[in-house]
Amino acid sequence: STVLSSSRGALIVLEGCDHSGKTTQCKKLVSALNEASIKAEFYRFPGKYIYINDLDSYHRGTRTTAIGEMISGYLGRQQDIEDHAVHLLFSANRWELKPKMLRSLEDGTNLIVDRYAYSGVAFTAAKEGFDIDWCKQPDIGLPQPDAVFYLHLNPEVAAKRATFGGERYEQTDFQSRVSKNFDNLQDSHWTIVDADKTVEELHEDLLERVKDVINNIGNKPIGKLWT
Ligand code: FDM
Ligand code: MG
Repeated sequence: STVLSSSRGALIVLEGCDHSGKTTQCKKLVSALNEASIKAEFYRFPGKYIYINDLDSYHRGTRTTAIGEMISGYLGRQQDIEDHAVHLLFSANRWELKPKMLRSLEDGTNLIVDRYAYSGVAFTAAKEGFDIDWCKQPDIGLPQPDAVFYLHLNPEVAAKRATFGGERYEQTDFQSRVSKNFDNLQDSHWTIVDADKTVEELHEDLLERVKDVINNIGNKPIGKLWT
């Protein structure tokens, strides 16, 4: 037959240490792609926040799923959840959004995702008594990102940007264990990007890389994470 299929969407993840600018950059990427008439949507894990008006207030926004709500209560310290159980909730939150993500990708929409299973593993494995292999298990088989851009900031620069709030995990010693875990999760899909530049410079850099991924995606099958 002579059916011409247009390319699927690309699954692009931004990871990185806190204050590296992931959320800002994800949103700028989606806007820039949409302005160039390239279909793109913003996702973030955990949940999908509703932004009230600006970046400063996003923590007060709600996450849109029941599981996202539970995680939100946990991060805001309104609720304690056992460490293994909350790890599984973060993972369940990705699985519950998987059908929607796949539909968008198959429909040609590119997804720009703020954190993914790598954050899931890096944060839980920074806790006492957890190892990386155990932490990876529940996320095995999720849609494989076509590219992961890891925004790198050296700890001194990150510390200068830091205005750690009261959310769980926002302590420097914990963050440094998280960043070591990220180092162990790097694979062939990762590109480390220097985040120590202005918002605009970093945006231009990322936009070029993201367009490159999108232009080369064709219809290659969507892989399964960690298989
Ligand atoms: N986090 C995020 C986890 O512990 N596990 C996960 O699977 C994910 C996706 O949640 F402290 C943590 C990481 C961070 C918090 O904060 C979410 P942001 O700054 O709103 O992304
Ligand atoms: Mg944060």
